[in-house]
Amino acid sequence: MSPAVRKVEASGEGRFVCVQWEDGSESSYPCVWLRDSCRCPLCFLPSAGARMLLLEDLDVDIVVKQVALADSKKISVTWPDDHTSEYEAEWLKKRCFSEEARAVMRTDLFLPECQYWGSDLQLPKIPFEEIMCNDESAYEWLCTLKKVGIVLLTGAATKQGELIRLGHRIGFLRLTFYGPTWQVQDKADANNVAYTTGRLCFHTDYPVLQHPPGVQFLHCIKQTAAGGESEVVDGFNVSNKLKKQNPEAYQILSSTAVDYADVGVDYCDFAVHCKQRIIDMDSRGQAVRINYNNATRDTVFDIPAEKVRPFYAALKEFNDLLNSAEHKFTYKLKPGDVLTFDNWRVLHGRQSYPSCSEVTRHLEGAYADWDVVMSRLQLLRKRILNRD
Ligand code: OGA
Ligand code: NM2
Ligand code: ZN
Ligand code: ZN
Repeated sequence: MSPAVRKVEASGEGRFVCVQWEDGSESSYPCVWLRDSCRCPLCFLPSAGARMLLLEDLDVDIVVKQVALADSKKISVTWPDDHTSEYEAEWLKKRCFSEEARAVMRTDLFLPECQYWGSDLQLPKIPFEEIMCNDESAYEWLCTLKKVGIVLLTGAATKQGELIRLGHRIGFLRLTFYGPTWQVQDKADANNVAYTTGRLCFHTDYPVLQHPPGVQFLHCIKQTAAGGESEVVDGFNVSNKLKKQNPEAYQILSSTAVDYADVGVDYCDFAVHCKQRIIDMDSRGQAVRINYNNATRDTVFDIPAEKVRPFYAALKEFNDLLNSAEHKFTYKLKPGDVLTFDNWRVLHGRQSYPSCSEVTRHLEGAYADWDVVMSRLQLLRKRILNRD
């Protein structure tokens, strides 16, 4: 049921419009925001869903001249220059400025729910073709990817090109210097440690980019008989543990700018340099992105000499926590598996495997940006819940 308005009046010397709802609750809207949000054809371009009103033409001290109830589902406001704006009850209700209403909106838009895990991870699994052709399954996939940080898609064809299809399903993939998709296999003169048979310790991919890829896909096409197991760990969970166990180490890793470098040739030639904190945190001190790849961490280290040893000690403590049996989860990918995970949160690694003149192990990999994934998630949600 859409909300109905019982009464509307100006308050605070005309600087607010106060709406009384049929259920007895009240919402108060600042006039400057109401004027800024006018949906009339002069102020708003419906085909773009975008504001045309310029900030130059907005008076931050604007007051209402008159406010009226058009009907129980709509209010109308007349401004001092006689411009008139109309607002739908449902539209207003959703944008109520109360703490509770804003919390609901925040959750709807950003889905902040986060389930931490350790070695007890129940790896979520969904058949690949289901998410490709069924919107409910695709929605479940992306919601779980956001909440848990990892989902295994099963039963994909064991040939290259499936990640291109997956990219089309969400929108598009993220192109990097390693190409639109990339082949993880043992290569002569490997331009990346991933393209050897060696062990990869826990890392996030591509911290050498300013905006590291948010989501990673690894499609197993061929798997070696011995070795090559995948390991994953919840970086946000481990960061919280580190913060409790050694606040100083956490402080060092979340404040020190670490140099990364990657120089070579692949999709084209490249010489990329970047500074990243190993643990990026928000204003509340919560980890929001891990930027850690020991292979591409530069030998250039732009910090004072006396801070170097404490940094390594902190990194070692984080690395030890990542590797503790309590935190890490091991899984050997089978041909047809597509591991999808949050590359800002989940660190991944691989056990070594025997080198051989033939290719015994082959994964195709690709990246997507969280912007693209979240956009698809919101569209699927609207379609499934039949909302706009
Ligand atoms: C990578 C990587 C994992 C694997 O290519 O960055 O982590 O199992 N590969 O080979
Ligand atoms: N590959 C797998 O940070 C990195 O170098 C991650 C990227 C080569 C595309 C590896
Ligand atoms: Zn207008
Ligand atoms: Zn990797």
